[in-house]
Amino acid sequence: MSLDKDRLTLDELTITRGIVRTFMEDFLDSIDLDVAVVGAGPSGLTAARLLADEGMTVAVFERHLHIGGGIWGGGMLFPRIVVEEEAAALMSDVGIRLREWEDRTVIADAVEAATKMTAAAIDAGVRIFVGIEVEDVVVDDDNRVCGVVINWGAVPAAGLHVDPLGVRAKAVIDGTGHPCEIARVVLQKVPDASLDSDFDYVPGEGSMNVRAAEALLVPNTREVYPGLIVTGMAASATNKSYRMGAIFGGMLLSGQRAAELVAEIVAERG
Ligand code: 48H
Repeated sequence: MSLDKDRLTLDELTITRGIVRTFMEDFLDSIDLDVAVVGAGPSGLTAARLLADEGMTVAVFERHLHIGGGIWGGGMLFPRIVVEEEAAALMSDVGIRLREWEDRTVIADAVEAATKMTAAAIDAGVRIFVGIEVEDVVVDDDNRVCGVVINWGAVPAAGLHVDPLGVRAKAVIDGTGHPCEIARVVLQKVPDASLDSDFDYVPGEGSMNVRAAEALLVPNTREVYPGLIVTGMAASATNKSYRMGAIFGGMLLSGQRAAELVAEIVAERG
């Protein structure tokens, strides 16, 4: 079927109004949140989905136009990810097909994992904003984190000086992966801030030790500063824990742990 020019009633303004108005409605619905998740990697997407399942208002802010963080590249661009069987349900629950593998692991296709994790988060009610970077946090009078400061990801890429906007949230999840950007910004900018970790700075993760890295991910998933929870590689990076390569069970379980911690924080502090 082809579109008949004489029957088409749309004009350019229909498109412009539709895009701007619906985006603004969704954006304005997302400026006073229960939870702001920074980064749409596997840990952030898992945490966001589980929190939305609990009925919380959750938005994910992702700097890039694509979601999924490091999932797509699998291991060394081979698009497969390995997951321990303890975390397999966090994938099969969202319809990702798994192949049995050795040593009590399963294997998923990276494209299927990234897309189905994202789709499930959206279906649970998570708003995902792509092309938006978190450049700072909002703090209250006690210097507790109570929101994020956002700008278009294109702004720093173009070297423009554009002032950002603020979004309120009862809790913020740092799911920014290896750079652990939000915990870093808190340490740099919030007066007298220190992290609840073994370090008073963000050391980054250490060298590869798969079993130790995976085992430490859930214990390292913590509220490192009032209102700020680290998950995924950001949890490893705050503790100079190990790296693990293309095994993702720890990322998913860390996202699940972050969701549990946030649920406790929101219930306790309102
Ligand atoms: C908005 C931001 C900002 C910002 C970053 O790296 P990710 O996939 O994160 P995790 O921790 O969920 O998963 C880590 C995993 O992918 C990985 O790298 C592993 C397992 N490595 C092991 C190893 O040995 O190397 O995703 C983080 C996301 C990305 O999409 C970034 O673009 C985004 O966060 N992001 N978004 N504002 N300031 N900083």
